[in-house]
Amino acid sequence: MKKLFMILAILISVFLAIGCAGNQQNGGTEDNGEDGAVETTNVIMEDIQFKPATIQISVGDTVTWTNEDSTEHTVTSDNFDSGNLEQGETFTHTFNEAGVYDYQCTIHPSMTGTVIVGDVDTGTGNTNNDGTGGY
Ligand SMILES: [Cu+2]
Repeated sequence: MKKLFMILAILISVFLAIGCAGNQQNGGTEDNGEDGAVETTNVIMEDIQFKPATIQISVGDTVTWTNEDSTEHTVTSDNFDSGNLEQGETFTHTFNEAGVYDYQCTIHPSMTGTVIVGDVDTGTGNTNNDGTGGY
């Protein structure tokens, strides 16, 4: 019986090792996505945060922000300003020039977001889609 337990223990160890390696690979892929921007044109305001905080869009795309908090927020940058948005209200802005647009809520200065428009080299590895032409 002891030998059987030993064999089981070894088998379990091997499976755990394989499982960990697999998780690390998957985690790495997901990390790359989290480090970069999320491809979407919809941002919500929730829990005093912009979600997702960093988005990637194409030139000419229109981004829609929706306030899902019970408190008022703004979407404010040098290029656009929503004014106060109450719960359920939305703000849209069309980005016709490539670039990186940082914005914030003037009511909550720690509430910040970024819109990356077009193929901009932000130095964070967002250009790793070379050759795919996915955009
Ligand atoms: Cu706010």
